[in-house]
Amino acid sequence: MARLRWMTAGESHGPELVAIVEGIPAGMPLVAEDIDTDLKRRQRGYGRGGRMKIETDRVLLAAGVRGGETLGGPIALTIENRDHANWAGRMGPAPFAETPEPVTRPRPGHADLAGGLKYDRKDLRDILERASARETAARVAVGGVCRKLLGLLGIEVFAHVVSIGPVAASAQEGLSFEELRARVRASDLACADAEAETAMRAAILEAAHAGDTLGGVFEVVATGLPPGLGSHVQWDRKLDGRLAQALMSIQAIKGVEIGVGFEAARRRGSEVHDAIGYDGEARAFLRPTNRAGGLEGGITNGAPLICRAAMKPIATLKRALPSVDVHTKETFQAAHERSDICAVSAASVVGEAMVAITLADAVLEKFGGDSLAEMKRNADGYRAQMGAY
Ligand code: EPS
Repeated sequence: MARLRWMTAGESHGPELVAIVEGIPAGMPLVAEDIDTDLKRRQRGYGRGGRMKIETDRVLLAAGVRGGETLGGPIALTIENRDHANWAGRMGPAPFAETPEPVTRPRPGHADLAGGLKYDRKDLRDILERASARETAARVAVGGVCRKLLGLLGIEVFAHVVSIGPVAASAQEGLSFEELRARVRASDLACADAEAETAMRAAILEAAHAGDTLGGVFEVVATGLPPGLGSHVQWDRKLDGRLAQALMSIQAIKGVEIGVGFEAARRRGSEVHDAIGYDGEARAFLRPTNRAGGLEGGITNGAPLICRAAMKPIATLKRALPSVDVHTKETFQAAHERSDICAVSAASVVGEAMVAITLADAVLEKFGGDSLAEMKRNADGYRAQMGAY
């Protein structure tokens, strides 16, 4: 059913990350720079660890693009792991000359132990390398391709950080989307509230001094959406469910909300649902409020899409929690490798990508088309149908 198929491969310290995306129509302009700006934004953020000083993520369009335009076939994207050069003898596909020192102390909160048990690996590196959030660079590359397609239909996706640990931003309330986006682009933490950002930095620094980590919440907004993406007719076609799955699948995400989200459960119906009006001149339905976050019955209603995701604090702690060595079964402090203190602003860029991918799939499902011109024609026809409704 999905019109867009995609997959990633790659280990955190392996040679490279790879993604293949299929379903993008032929004739779409695409250059590496379209994707590199997003990759760069994902690497930013106060509280990132030493690894980001090593990597300068750039995409190679290895297949599916010719002369700056897509061909309609699978698009292959690769990103080099520059750090791989420092892992000679410990990572890579060739048999090792000497068995590398295994990771035997699982970190609570990571996939280490559950993955080790499941795949019967006693060197937990075999699990953590793929579970690592380094993989999200490949997702952002796929998201960049999808964002390009959405942009050609006037759909924009952006995210901003609304809280880090106990510090919540509030200055974003009531801002226009243009202003919000401009502030987020200028902020190192992807936060629109400068005062809150200062407090967030202080909280991250304090957590770092304590050998601890911090999570937070980001919000993803999509504007320019036509009504009618997704469907009410079957569980797996509901766009809210698809977005929730997409966001929840990001490493360390523990909760997803759409519109007023969990708050809706505390309010009365009259304070949750959005009244319907009609503008005769524009021949369009109006919604004075958008508590639904742009989705009703699993279908876009023409209002901006608004979803939020909650990220848990990074599980690699300097002041480690107790854990048990999988070889000796002795209690140890869990292994500490170099790590980030807080990566919520990076996760917000990944959230943008996952929402862009989900929306591109819904757009392709609605408008179809093997070429960009055919898809646009279908979208124009649908727009005309809306006007005549
Ligand atoms: C990560 C651990 C750190 C992060 C990494 C995610 O990497 P390393 O173990 O090499 O220090 O820097 O994130 C990235 C490499 C990235 O590109 O975001 C983990 O365990 O999830």
